[in-house]
Amino acid sequence: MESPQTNTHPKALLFSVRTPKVTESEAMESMIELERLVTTLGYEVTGTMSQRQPNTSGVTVVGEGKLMELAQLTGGKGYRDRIKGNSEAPQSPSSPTASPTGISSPSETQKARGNSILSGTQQTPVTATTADGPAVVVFDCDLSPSQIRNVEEALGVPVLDRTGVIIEIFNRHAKTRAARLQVDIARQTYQAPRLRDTGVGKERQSGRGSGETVIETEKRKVRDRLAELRRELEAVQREEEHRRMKRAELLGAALVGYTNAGKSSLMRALTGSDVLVEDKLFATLDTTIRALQPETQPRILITDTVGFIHKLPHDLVASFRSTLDEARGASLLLYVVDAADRNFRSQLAVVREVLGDIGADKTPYLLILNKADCLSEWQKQVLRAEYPDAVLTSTRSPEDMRIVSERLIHFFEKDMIEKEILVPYKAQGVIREMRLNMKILKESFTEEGVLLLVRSRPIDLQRLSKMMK
Ligand SMILES: Nc1nc2c(ncn2[C@@H]2O[C@H](COP(=O)(O)OP(=O)(O)OP(=O)(O)O)[C@@H](O)[C@H]2O)c(=O)[nH]1
Ligand SMILES: [Mg+2]
Repeated sequence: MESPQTNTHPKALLFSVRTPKVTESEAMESMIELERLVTTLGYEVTGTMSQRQPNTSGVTVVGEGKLMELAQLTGGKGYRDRIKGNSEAPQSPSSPTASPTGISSPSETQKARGNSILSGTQQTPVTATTADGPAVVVFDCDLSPSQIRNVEEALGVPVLDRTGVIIEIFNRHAKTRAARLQVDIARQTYQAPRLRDTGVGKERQSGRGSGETVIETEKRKVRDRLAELRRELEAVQREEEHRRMKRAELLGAALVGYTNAGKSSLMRALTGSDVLVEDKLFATLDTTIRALQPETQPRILITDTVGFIHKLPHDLVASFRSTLDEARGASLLLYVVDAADRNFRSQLAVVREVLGDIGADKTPYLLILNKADCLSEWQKQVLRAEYPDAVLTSTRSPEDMRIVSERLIHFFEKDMIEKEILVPYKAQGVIREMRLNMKILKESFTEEGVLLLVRSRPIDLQRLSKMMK
């Protein structure tokens, strides 16, 4: 995302609700990650707060006292009109007229302070908001639509939850048609319960003469739109599946791993492609496929994929499943890990879990402990002992990239066998196919046809013999 203007990033306050289910260090780790997510959205994080609670299901998530404390920072009133019987409150920021996730870009959020995107309490002017106050409060847990609305009413600024932040980042970064459709589905699904929940008290008539209330009309629209998006996505996926099946016969490796681990940097280094590399979370959402360079025979295709994150919203996991299908189709997975991140072990566990979910956990893999240039000699030694089969790399080191390339080539060539094949002159078409997935070592012309000495995977030889029958 483009930053709005230098030094004018709107401010965000992060809030962590500490429940007994989560350890102190897990909560801290999660907050550090939330800060990166929120920064990726273009906000400046000016503070964090936390409170112990038995769970996250309270009407305002946090206690009354804490809410007041927060409200003093945001300039809100610290209590909720609606709960006191104000059923005529205008639509919440999550209303269909606002951004579907209820999230505006920072500049929009600034504009929106005190008007349309803010909820019920905004009818009463905000009393104490200062230019220095947070423009948004972000909770590290998932909040229900009514919780969001209640807290917004008390604080007078938009409130986001972790899922909303992630969906918005995906929304901004998705480019291809498939990725856009997937994000749209996730956004609409995220929005649907919010609509249901905004139906508090007496609902206005939609004015269509059908007796349908505003909320019912909006819900129907969302349902129709979702059905339409799913149909469109299925069509795109059918096309993709067709292309994938064609590629399945080629040698393929997929880069998978936690967001920001360096997958796209590795893709650039291995294939010479110019895929986007950024120090932002979820820079890549669209799958890119390129051949390993210098080109091998047969070619080895490398796929760059969307990154993973802790607590990835289920809707997004589901809608990005097809993107990850590319990973499932690969013969080898390159697990890329940011070894300089002290949480990389838990990040690796998330990657394994998601791959398990999509049925790709049986695929052979090579563990790449990346960003080794940020590690001390001692740290490298410890990692080598802990992961003897892994490769320690820096995508900035051409020598390291050469080693990864060699490991890749070795993986695909180790099971190849040499075989002599006679291709009759009338079956010349198959030679093109052979060049795609076999290494041709020798070629000579005989009376019956072309005699080729090839190195190939047994599976490709079987496929060839079927073609020549
Ligand atoms: N120090 C160091 N930084 C690296 C290395 N590899 C990548 N980076 C940096 O890490 C950041 C993320 O790199 P990307 O290649 O975009 O990571 P990614 O895994 O594709 O991330 P997403 O697409 O967001 O999932 C960028 O700022 C890179 O410059 C490395 O070996 N060493
Ligand atoms: Mg990337």
